[in-house]
Amino acid sequence: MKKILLSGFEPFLHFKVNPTMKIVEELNGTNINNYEIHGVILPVDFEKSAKQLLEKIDEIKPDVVVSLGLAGGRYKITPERFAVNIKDGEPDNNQVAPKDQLIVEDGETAFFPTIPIREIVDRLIEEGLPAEISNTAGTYLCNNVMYSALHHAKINNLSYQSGFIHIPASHELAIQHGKIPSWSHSDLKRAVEISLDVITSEAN
Ligand code: PCA
Repeated sequence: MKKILLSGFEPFLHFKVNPTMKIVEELNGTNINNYEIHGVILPVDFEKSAKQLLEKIDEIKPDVVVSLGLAGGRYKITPERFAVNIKDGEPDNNQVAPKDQLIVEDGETAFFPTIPIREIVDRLIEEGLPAEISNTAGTYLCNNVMYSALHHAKINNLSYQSGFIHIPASHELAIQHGKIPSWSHSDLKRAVEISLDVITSEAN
């Protein structure tokens, strides 16, 4: 059976829950189109998160790597169009806040994802779920893991498809947070399942 490595993140900053965590935990061990889903929850930590994802990739040898992140404040499911070679931003969970640093010295400036982002957006909309391509994954941890997975594939000549999908807050998070738009957990999870269905059907 083929394998999908699906990553989510732990809570960070003022977001006391991370909806990606619950989705990954629930999908871990399930199958989709003959692909087995292997879930991993990454720390929000510039030192550790990409390292842990790459170690999992080397251990599991997946055919597809999809990373999920919370974009608190966004209204739609947003597959990312680029990952850029920059880390810069708010402090991570270890209070590290890099400024203007490269993720990989001498790495490519940017990578396009290798998952079919347009098809994912079209299918989500067809299924009644708001979605659009995002033109920036930011320069925080989400961009960091997206860049790292694409760079890892390139330099090691690995053929897995890889990309990043940002999701809005869950209702659970919005109740605690106060001022962000939110989706139900079941719709968020369905959007992720549909996205994985598109990726794995296209690959077959
Ligand atoms: N979202 C953050 C990091 C962890 C997460 O879920 C981001 O967009 O970079």
